[in-house]
Amino acid sequence: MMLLIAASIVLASCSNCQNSKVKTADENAYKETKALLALLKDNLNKGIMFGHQDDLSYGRAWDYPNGESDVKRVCSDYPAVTGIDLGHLELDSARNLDSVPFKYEIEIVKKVHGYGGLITVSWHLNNPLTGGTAWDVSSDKVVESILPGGSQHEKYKQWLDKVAGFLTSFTDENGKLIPVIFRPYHEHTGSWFWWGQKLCTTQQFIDLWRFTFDYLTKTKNVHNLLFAYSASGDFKNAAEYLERYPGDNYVDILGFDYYQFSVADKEKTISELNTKLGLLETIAQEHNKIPALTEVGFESLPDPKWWTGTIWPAVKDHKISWFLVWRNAHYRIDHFYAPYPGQQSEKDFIDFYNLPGSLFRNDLGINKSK
Ligand code: BMA
Repeated sequence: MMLLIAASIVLASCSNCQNSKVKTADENAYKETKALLALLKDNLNKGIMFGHQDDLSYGRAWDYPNGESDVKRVCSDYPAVTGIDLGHLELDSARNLDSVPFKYEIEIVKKVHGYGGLITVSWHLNNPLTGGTAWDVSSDKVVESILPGGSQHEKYKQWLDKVAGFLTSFTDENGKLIPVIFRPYHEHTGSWFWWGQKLCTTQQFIDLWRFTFDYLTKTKNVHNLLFAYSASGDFKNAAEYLERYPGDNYVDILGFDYYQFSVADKEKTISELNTKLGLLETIAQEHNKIPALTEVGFESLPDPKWWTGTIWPAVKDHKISWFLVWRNAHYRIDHFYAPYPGQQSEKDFIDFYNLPGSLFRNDLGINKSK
């Protein structure tokens, strides 16, 4: 009898595990979206995926050719994760804030999905109250203005309609929607975007997140999204990290963004990232979410050994899903975060690529080469 009871407890807790393993924040998420979450969870045991923002959009001295990628030029493989940004979609612009045609972004999503890669979507949306950019922090009334009852609420809903339309234009060759990771209102614990820490109250930020989540998933029936909550890297403890957390029912992935600014900060970067990733892992375990380093990088890569000497020692002991380096801007010569042929960290990047624990596109099940 005792054995039976014990066995049924084990079974019950296992089936809970199985359920929680694929429990998306959006309870009506498509099975492909749930499968993406399950894949992220499984991959935690395999290694850490490498990601690059705008990988196929442009790079060192090129833009928009089909299939180009600075990362691929260096290591003959694509990143496992590719980021795109929706900024200016809300304005009905044909190109995003970094001049990528939205039509081309759709093609990129299809291509990345087709080769087995994952997609994250950020949104540097303009300031809906002032008409300025995402970085316009001249008013602390912006979030309030787009919440229900606010002067810009209708405008905000129209912006979300456009986002919903765009995100549901990501279809595969069978016409099925491609699941992606949506990462809105990132770095909200800093105060450089209009949705930042000093620009709205805790409750207003939580309300903004919940409204956005509910509007997309319930009003617009968008079910191909996992939601990533992505703080800035300046948090010191779990309480600070979670201060504006909208709740387990609204989030799938927990992350933060962190940048290195000087070669002299190498040891500081390794130790701070280790500490913060340790905190993130614990918080993610407690909330049954997937941890990820949603943005990281060192602009211009002035350290030729940054890949194996700094970022890998900082992340390798942590069970995080991916880390994503920012974009290689084609029109700002020093604004790049991934190497290109001839860049001084190229060889080190290949060494990093060859590590068993770094996951690229070929490690995700297709043409496994490492
Ligand atoms: C920033 C910079 C900007 C860019 C923005 C959105 O960090 O790269 O040039 O417009 O991200 O991609």
